[in-house]
Amino acid sequence: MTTMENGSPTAAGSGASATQAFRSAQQSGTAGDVSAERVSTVVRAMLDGVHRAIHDHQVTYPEFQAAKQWLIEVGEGGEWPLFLDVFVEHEVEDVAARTQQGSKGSILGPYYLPDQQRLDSAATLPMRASERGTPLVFAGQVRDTGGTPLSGATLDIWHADDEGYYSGFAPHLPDGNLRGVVSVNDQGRFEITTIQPAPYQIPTDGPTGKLIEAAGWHPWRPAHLHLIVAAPGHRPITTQLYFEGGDWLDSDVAEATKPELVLSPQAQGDGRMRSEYDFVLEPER
Ligand code: MBD
Ligand code: FE
Repeated sequence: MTTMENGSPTAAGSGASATQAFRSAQQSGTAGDVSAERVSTVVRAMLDGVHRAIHDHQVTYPEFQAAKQWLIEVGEGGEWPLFLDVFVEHEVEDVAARTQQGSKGSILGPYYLPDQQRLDSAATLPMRASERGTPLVFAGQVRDTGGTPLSGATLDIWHADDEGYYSGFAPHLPDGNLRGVVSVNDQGRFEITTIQPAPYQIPTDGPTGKLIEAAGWHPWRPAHLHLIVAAPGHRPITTQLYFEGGDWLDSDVAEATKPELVLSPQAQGDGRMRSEYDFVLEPER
């Protein structure tokens, strides 16, 4: 397992700054006009779930007040995006996936940043001269559901470094590190050179990490690449790809792995690993 030689990730350095990223990414920040009936149905069901848990487990006043205190700290620490994306988003993605054809998707998570460097395939992601980690060549083709290559496709890709940190959310990393928007070639093919990310650990010093510790759970996500694959006239796919045999693959704290999303990189013989993966996009209806 990868150790955190530079100490544990800090809440201040990751989960917290995700609130700013979320706010600036929201256009007008609403789901549009939602009927009172819809609000009532969904919120009622959520409250019913909370009431049932309190009743079934005979929750006490001290426990209720501790929960209130914790909720206040999640907000103050800016960790709502982290907490919600780790513990709730997978269910929303599951609902969304029911109407999506083509490649499997997964959750977006809290560390997406728009407007990253645009690159033409074959591309190398921006990285430090001293970037550590096993070099990885990630290659494949983007097609539509009818098998036609999509030469206008882009892969917006971002991932953690060899210590599990994301640029933009860890102050020691240069902006844009291990992030890029890669255009495929005229055959819809791409080849992206980067390094293999390490597993991600939820910061242990913030409220999300403290809850995980209090519950005796583990704070790890398996190593993963994040992608948004898009093409004009097609429904974009937000997904993640994992690595065969990697730690935490079977116990992702964010429950965002799927068997179809596991890469099996092969040694190229030159110190680099190579992995092929094709994406299939559904035409917009
Ligand atoms: C991550 O890196 C991530 O991808 C998700 C979904 C939640 C927390 C951290
Ligand atoms: Fe991630």
